[in-house]
Amino acid sequence: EAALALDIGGTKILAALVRGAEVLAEVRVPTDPSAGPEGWLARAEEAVAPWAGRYAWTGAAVTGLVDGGRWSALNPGILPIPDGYPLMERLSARLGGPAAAFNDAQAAAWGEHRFGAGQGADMVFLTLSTGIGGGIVLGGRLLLGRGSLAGHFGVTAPVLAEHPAHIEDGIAGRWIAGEAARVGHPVDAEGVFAAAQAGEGWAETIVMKSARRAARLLANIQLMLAPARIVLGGGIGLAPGQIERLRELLGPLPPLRRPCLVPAALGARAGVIGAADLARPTIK
Ligand code: BMX
Repeated sequence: EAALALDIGGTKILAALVRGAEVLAEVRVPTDPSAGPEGWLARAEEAVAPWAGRYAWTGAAVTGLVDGGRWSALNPGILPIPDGYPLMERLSARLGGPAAAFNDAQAAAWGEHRFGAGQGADMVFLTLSTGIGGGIVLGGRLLLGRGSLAGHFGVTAPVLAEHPAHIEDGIAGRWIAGEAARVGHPVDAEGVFAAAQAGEGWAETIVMKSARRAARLLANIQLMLAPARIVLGGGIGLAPGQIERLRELLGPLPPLRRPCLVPAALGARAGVIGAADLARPTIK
């Protein structure tokens, strides 16, 4: 029995037909931040039209806070979602059948715990993407917490700084592309990593700065939750060379405090696979 799964991120939407950990078909479309939720859902609906009749339920993994089926932005700079948008209801109305929705990183954490690099372990999933998302699985349970807020590491603030910026605004994909433009190389984050791999100094400077800050976040997460593993995902987390840079930066920490970093085994599909599985009980 297959599920339709959507992953709506700050940069792209991934739609997939999922059975267990298997992705039977998938399609990617860009997220137009100005289109709004009805626009994003319309784009997804159009992309999945050829799969009509092939799925029994829908699971969505989306950037932003999802609680009780309602969707809001914590950092509108990642995606400007209106407050309390009735996502679960709208998904079910547009796509037919039961639907459930979750935060993207919480869903990906669950996917990696069930089927990927976090099996049998207390784990944190950290996605370095357009922003930075997180999900926590302890004792085999996905921690949602009050208001489903648990794991929102990207919107934590640098505690000693006077300005209230979200830390993701100085680490993740949007920041990397912004820095590149600032130094005269208007390319996306992927382009910056490619340039760094090709040995271009300006690009290496940017990805190292991002890595140094991400390494501090990883070390802080280790102190707060002491997971057996931190599973790294997202386009930046899985970009060529980045996990190696992070491991090297974390190397000097004493073993007790050093995160055990592993790449997401499900790659960019962790969110759709997790969302499909999390949404499943709604049809029982
Ligand atoms: C932001 C926040 C999180 C999300 C994370 C990664 C919003 C809109 N999003 O911290 O909910 O998990 O970004 O999102 O407030 P992504 O789009 O980079 O995958």
